[in-house]
Amino acid sequence: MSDFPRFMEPGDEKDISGRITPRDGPVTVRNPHLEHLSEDVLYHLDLSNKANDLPVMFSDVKFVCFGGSPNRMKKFAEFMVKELGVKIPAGMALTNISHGSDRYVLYKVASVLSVSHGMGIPSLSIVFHEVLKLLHYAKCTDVKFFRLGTSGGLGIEPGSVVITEAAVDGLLRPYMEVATLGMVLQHPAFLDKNLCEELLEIANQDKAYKSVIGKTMCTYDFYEGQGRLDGAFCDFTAEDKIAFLKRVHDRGIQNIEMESLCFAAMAHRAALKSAIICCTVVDRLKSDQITASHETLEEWQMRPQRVVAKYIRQQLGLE
Ligand code: R2B
Ligand code: URA
Repeated sequence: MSDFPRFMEPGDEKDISGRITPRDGPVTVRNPHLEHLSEDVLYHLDLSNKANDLPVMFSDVKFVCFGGSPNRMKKFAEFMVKELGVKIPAGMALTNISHGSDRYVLYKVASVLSVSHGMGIPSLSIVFHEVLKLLHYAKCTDVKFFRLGTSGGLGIEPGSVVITEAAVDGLLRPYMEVATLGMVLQHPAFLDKNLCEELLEIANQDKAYKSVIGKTMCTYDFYEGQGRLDGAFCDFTAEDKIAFLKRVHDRGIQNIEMESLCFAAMAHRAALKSAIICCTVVDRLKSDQITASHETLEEWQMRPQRVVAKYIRQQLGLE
């Protein structure tokens, strides 16, 4: 793994491989320009640090859980209401705090935020910036981030759970490249090993499915980018596809999805403790199409949710 000295800040703890060690403490942003804003409108969340009392609304947040689909993240919020024994007054419902924006959903259940991020890196990146600023303005401390997702597995039974130890791009490079002011900046995509292992221990308690820690390949496209033969275009053969997927599998890639690189890179840059836990919905060494029934997919998607819920309950002393 290469070192990335230009992204280190004075005082950052680094281990020998050049990683920023994730740490507890205040959620920090590293942008001197923010101080000069008279108001910061978090446009896609329909919140503002002037129009809303963000510390009153959010200062107790300790766990931020992201997932692609708005509906899934609503269900996760409802699940957390039960898991944390939160009382919602009769006649009241959980509110999508960002309902005015129509881009993402944001629910708060006690110290847990449930946020949708849409599909792909650009969509995740926007909401990640705004959630980080939100937590910073709200003066939150000791916050952990999770992505609960779906993915295509490699050589594992669909329905298995993969906890990401490191994210790589479609060229197996462990950093996210961002074109910034005409330059390509590379942001390393490391994750918190300890958190991975804690989640694996919880996941392994459920014997109904297999759980593994592995590398995740993150692509910019679902079809050609993930070596599928069933897109609207395809310029490679079935043999090329299988050779590529086997090669990446041999390099320790357990699953493929579309946000891990950005999630890991942004969390790493913010020195946050974070983890990515995905169910697999297809074995890409066997199939491109996802053919499981709606009910089966729902059950598989609950697996990462149950693991993270249990972790949160443990952290809160509820287990
Ligand atoms: C997993 O599933 C989505 C594509 O179907 C994408 O957001 C991802 O990472
Ligand atoms: N999500 C992906 O990005 N790829 C898959 O194969 C399945 C879900």
